[in-house]
Parts: sequence; structure tokens; C-alpha cells
Amino acid sequence: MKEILLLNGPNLNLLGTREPSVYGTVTLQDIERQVQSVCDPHGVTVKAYQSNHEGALVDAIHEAMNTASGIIFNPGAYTHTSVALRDAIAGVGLPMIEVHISNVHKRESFRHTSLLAPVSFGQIVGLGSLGYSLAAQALLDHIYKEEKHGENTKN
Ligand code: DHK
Repeated sequence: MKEILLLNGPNLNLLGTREPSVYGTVTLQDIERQVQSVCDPHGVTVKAYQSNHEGALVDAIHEAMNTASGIIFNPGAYTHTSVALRDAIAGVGLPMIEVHISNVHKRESFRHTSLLAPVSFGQIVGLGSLGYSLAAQALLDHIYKEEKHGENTKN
């Protein structure tokens, strides 16, 4: 059975209570269920992982290399700072779609740059928790298209 990795970075474990005017009231568990329900009809399993630690996120990306067909990734604040996460995504060669709950472009200027964007095939920003469901649809579509063209079919 195919698997995708739903990966969330620092502070996203606090969703539901964290700055609700910015991030809404939906919890990370709700989001994980949402993404699984998009993947269920396709027979795709979702492995959900959240960490507040950069190295643990790097490890999760490396592990996905052998198990997953793609990654939905909200790197949280590491989006704007982490060369290590950027290199991990580039290193495993899995398709990755980047998600941000808030519209980072309407916020502080330090949130306007994503070091991960150049290694993602797309980005969804500012659509709240819905962004994760849309990302799941886009990732499945991307994986099936790659398979059709005979690319990156290791998992
Ligand atoms: C989440 C975070 O934790 C912030 O550090 C990013 C992102 C934005 C989000 O909108 O999901 O700047």
C-alpha cells in the first residue's frame, strides 16, 4: 500500500489553541484525519509526524525515502531558516508540497522567504487547515502523473 508522509514542524502541535486568530481552531489531530480522509479512497496511508526539533524532522525525511511516495510539509518557523531541511528534501528526491496555514506574505517580512520553496513542487499558503486537504489532493495527483511518466516510482 502506498504511503505519504504528513510532516509538521515546530509549534504546530499547539494548533487549536495557538494564536487562533492566525492559525484557526482546528487541531493537528483534526488535520491528520482530514488528510487521511482525502487519501482513503485512493488506498493511500498517511504517516503523520510532528516535531519541534530540526534534526528529528531531518531524520523523518530520511526515513520517508524508503517508505513514502511523497511529503506534505509545514516546516513552521524552520521554513525561513533551515538549510538542513532544504537539503534533506533535495537529498531524498521525493516530491514535496509545502503548506502554510497563514498567509505568510501578509505577515512579517522574515516570513516572506521560504528556503524550502525551491525544493517543493508547489506551495499552499493562507487557506487555513483546508490547505492540507488541497495539498493531499495535489500530491496524489503529482505522484500518479510521475508514475504515468515512469519517474520516481521507488515507493
Ligand atoms: C507556521 C509557523 O509556525 C510559522 O513560523 C510560519 C506557518 C507560518 C503557517 O502559517 O502554517 O511562519
